[in-house]
Amino acid sequence: HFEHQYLDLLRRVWEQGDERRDRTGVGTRSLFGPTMRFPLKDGAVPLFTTKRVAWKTAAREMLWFLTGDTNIRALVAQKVHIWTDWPLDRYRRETGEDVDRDAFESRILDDDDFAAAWGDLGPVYGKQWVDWDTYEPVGDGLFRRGPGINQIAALVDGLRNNPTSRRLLFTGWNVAQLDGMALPPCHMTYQFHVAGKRLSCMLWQRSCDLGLGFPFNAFSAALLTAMLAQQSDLEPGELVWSGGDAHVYLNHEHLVTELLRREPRSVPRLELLRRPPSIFDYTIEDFAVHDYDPHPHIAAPVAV
Ligand code: UFP
Repeated sequence: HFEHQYLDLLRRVWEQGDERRDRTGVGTRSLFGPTMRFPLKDGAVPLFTTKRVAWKTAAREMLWFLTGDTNIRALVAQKVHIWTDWPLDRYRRETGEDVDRDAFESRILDDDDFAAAWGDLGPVYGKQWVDWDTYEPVGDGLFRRGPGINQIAALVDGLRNNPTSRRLLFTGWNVAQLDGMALPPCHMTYQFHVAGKRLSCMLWQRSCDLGLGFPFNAFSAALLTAMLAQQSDLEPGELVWSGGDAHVYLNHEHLVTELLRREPRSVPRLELLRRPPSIFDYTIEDFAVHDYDPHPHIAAPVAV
């Protein structure tokens, strides 16, 4: 069962990881450079069963990335709260106002100016994926904005027209814009490989919160691979995941202990119910997951 790779890594990091203070102040145990491989044949999807994963939330986030949007407003409108903590933290720090999360989200939804001022995350994933900034010289050492680069559209074009290319990849790691991002990309680079009508994806994730982030990231990458395969008349092949700093937060001990007590259940299947005209036209109704019968959700705090 492929979920054991995840459980084994959790155990290894918890038992052998280097314990250190991290940026968030929470503290982690960390190992460097693990790899996991998840076959995606026949709709198999790394949607883990040892705790319920909110896959629709991950799917909504993926669709939001593909729109190029970087404001949390569209997510909050769909009751997706996974990005709220960063703008909320900034708001509290910069205004000194101790607003609670619900009130903050309500203002994001109700007040255009407030959403524009406080809801934007900077040039995070979506911006880099579909509208990477370019600059053109106009003489005298001056530059003007050029057209943005849509890495996803270019990737689909490559998958269709040049499937043996070794350049089928996109990245969110825009070095020049890291400072403006609420969080520099964690799942930063995706490379693709076509062999015998099968599309495989390798994700390089520089930093991975194994307790909370990874189950989301694995499902999202598999979903994106399925969408790209469909758009390129291919079948999903394999998801190869490579982590840089793979860590468990010290306040996730209960999560690790409980997950390792549980036995994985049968692998769920992902189905795309419709073939939209382009990679940018999927909606949440286009995704179905079958045979998902997970153990109950386990709550754990997110480190901001
Ligand atoms: N993190 C993930 N996956 C994500 C995401 C964040 O695991 O998709 F957006 C975690 C990794 C790390 C923290 O614990 O968020 C980012 O912190 P840093 O930038 O210091 O690596």
